[in-house]
Amino acid sequence: MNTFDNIVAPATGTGGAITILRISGPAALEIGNRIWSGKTPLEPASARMMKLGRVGIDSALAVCMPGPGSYTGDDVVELHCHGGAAVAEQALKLALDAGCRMAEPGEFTFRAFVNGKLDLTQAEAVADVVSAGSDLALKVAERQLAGALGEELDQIYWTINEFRAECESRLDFPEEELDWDSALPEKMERVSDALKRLLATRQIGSTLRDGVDLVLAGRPNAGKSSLLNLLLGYERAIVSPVPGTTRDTVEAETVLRGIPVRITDTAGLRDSSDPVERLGVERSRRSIAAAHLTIWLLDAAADDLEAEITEFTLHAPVDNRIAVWNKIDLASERNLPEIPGGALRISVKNRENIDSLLDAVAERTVHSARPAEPPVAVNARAADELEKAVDAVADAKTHSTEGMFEIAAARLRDALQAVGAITGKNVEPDVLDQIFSRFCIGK
Ligand SMILES: Nc1nc2c(ncn2[C@@H]2O[C@H](COP(=O)(O)OP(=O)(O)OP(=O)(O)O)[C@@H](O)[C@H]2O)c(=O)[nH]1
Ligand SMILES: [Mg+2]
Repeated sequence: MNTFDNIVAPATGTGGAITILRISGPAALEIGNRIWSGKTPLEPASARMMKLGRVGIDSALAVCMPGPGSYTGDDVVELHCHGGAAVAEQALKLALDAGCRMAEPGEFTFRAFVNGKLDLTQAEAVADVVSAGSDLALKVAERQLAGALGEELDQIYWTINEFRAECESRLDFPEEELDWDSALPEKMERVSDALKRLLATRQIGSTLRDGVDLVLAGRPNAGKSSLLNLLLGYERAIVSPVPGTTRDTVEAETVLRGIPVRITDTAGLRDSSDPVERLGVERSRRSIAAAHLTIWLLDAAADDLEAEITEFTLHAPVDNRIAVWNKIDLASERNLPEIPGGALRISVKNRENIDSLLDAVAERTVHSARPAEPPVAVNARAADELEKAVDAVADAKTHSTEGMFEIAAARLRDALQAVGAITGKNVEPDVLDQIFSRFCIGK
C-alpha cells in the first residue's frame, strides 16, 4: 500500500439497491470526471454536492470530497450507481481503465491513518464498528473511534516521555545539582496504575469484539432446544418429547445482556447403540470442549435423576459451566440432589428464572450481571503492548530509585515504544499490513 496511487473499490456489497464506488487519490477528481458525466463537472466548488449524471450506460449520482477534508485525506469521488453485479462491474472497469488500481482491504482507512486523519486506535475502531455484533459492542467501538482510547494513551505517552527526559538529564549532567523531581517514583506508579486499568479491559474488549461461544448440553430431553429457542426468540430447533430429537449441533447467533453470543444446541448425551446418534454425541462433546461457557441442563422431571447426575459428574466441564435444573414447574415438590458448585432452577416452559440464568451468563463472561458500557475496552494487540509498557515502567521505577538512570531511561524508551505502537506513533509496517488486511474491501 502507498499513498500516491489512485485507488478504487466498491464500498457496498453485491445484492443491494445501490452500488457505491469509491475513488481516492491525487487524480480522483480528474478520473471521476472521465468516467462520470453530468451537466457540470465535479469540481471543488461543488464539493459534497450530489450531482446526477451517467456512468457508462447507467445513470448515477456523483459527489466529490476534496482533500484534506475527506475521509482518506486525499481527493475522493464517490459514484452512486444502481445496484447489481453488472453495473458495479461496468463502473469498476471504467475506473480501472481511467487509471485507478483496485484498492486493497482497508486501504481507504490506511490512507486516513497515514494522512493523520485517524490514529491507529481509531482506524481499528472503524473495523470494530463494521463488525460490531451488539449495541454494547457498537457503543464501545464508536467511543474509540471518537478518540477516547487514543487520547488517554497520548496523555500517558507524553507523561512517560517527561520521565525519560528527567532520567536522561541525570545522565547528561551527573555532577550538577539538578532539581530532581522527588515525586517521580510516585508519578510513575500513577502512570503504571493507568496502564493497568486499561489492561484490565482486555477481557470485556475481546468478549465484545469476538463474542462468546455458549454451548447448551445435557441428557436427552432436558430442554436444551427449548432453551435455545427461548434465548433466540424464535423457533430455531425442533422440540419434541422424544428423547434424542436433536441429532446434530444447531448453531445460532444472538445478543444476551449486550454480549454477542454464538449458541450451539447439542445432541443429548447418553450411551446409544444408534450409530447416527453416537456421531451426534461425539459432536456434542467436541462443542463442549471448545466452548467458552456451557449451560448444562439437568431434567428435574426425569425418571432417573441418578443418570442426570452421573452424566453431569462425568462429562460437564469443570470450570466454565453453569449447572441448571430445568422443568422446575414439574418438580416443585421434588427433592433434587445437590450439585457441586450449586445449580440454578428454571422452567423454560414457564419462563421462570430465565433472568437469573442470563445474569449468570453475563457474570461468567464479563464479570457483571448487567454489563454497562465500559469507557474503553482494549483489543488483544493493545493489551500485549500495554503489558510491555507496565513491565517497562515498573523496571524504570526500580532503577531510578536505585540511581541507575541509564537503565531507567532505556526502559522508559521501551514503554514509549509500546504505547506508541498502540496509537501508531511508531509501528512496524508489517503490523500495519496485518491490521488493515482484516478490513473489508472498500473500507
Ligand atoms: N414441563 C416442562 N417441559 C419442558 C420444559 N422445557 C422443555 N420441556 C419439554 O421437554 C421436551 C424436550 O424438550 P427439548 O427442548 O426437545 O429437549 P432437548 O434437551 O433438546 O432434547 P434432545 O434434543 O432429545 O436432546 C419437550 O416436550 C419440551 O416441550 C420445561 O421447562 N417444563
Ligand atoms: Mg434438542
